[in-house]
Parts: sequence; structure tokens; C-alpha cells
Amino acid sequence: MLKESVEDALNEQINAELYSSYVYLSMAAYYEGEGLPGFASWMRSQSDEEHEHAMRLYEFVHDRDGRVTLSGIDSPPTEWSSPADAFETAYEHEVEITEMIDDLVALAREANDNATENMLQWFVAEQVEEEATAQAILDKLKHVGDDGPGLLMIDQELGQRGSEGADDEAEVGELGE
Ligand code: OFO
Repeated sequence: MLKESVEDALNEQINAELYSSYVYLSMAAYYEGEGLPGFASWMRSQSDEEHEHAMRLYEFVHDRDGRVTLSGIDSPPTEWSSPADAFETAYEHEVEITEMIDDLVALAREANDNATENMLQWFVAEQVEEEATAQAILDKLKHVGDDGPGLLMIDQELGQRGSEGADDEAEVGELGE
């Protein structure tokens, strides 16, 4: 049985994960408009992954006999000044989500809710990866600057995420090397 304070915070996190999904979908649309299909496809995969994060929390709340209550999702930004600017936003967004997860862990500890704390450890590890991946791609974008061919090379690389037979995480991981 979930304590009310933990249930409320988990519902808030479900909303934050759905907002993340919305932000990345908005970025996908931006990259489509910029003629960068690889970036767009990467962002669509990221958007799907965020939806899965929300559902992971959804399942957990129900498993603990809690009640999921959905609330309005804020409008995401729709325009960025450059491909790198959008990734800068993605990176900063992930840093904020990490802070939210850390606050949730602290709340679960305070409530002596070991099951929630244990479940959240998956998100703690996931956030390390999310931040590192966004940072690695952002670094690459900063290196290529305004170099068109360099940008197209990254676009091609990002387009491989989730391609048939490829390991999704490995594909992303390679971008950080
Ligand atoms: Fe759900 O990890 Fe990003 O936001």
C-alpha cells in the first residue's frame, strides 16, 4: 500500500515522463522540418522510451494498490535556434529529471517505503545513461559547428538507432565514444 505522499509524487513523475515524451516528439518534428531524418528518428525513439518510463511507474502504482491520476501535460517548446540548441535543451531537461528522481528517492526513504526506493533505483541508473548520451551527442554537435557534411554524418549515425537487428542501447552508446 502506498502512502499518499508517495502516490502523489509518483503521479507527478508519470506526468513528467509523459511531458518528456512530448518534448522529444516536438524535437522530432523540429528535426523533420530541418531535413535531418536521422535526428528526427532518434528523437521519436526517445519519445517512445519516455512513454515506457511513464508506463513503468503506472504499473508500479497499480501493483502497490495505488491509484494513477493523470493530469494535463504542458505544451513543449516547438522551435530551436539550431540542431545543437535542441540537444542542449534535451540535456538540460534530463538533468532536471535526474533531480526529480533524486527527490523521489529521498521521499521514499523518508516514508520508509523500501519497495518504491528499490524500484526507483532503475531510474537512477537510467538517468546516468540519459544524461551521458545527450551530453555525448551535444559534444559532437559542438565539434562540427556549422559544418554541413559533419552534421549529415551525425544524422546518419543517429538514424541507426533501433534499426533492425541492432541493439538500441549499443547504437546510442557508440555515439558517446
Ligand atoms: Fe525518463 O528519462 Fe528522460 O526524461
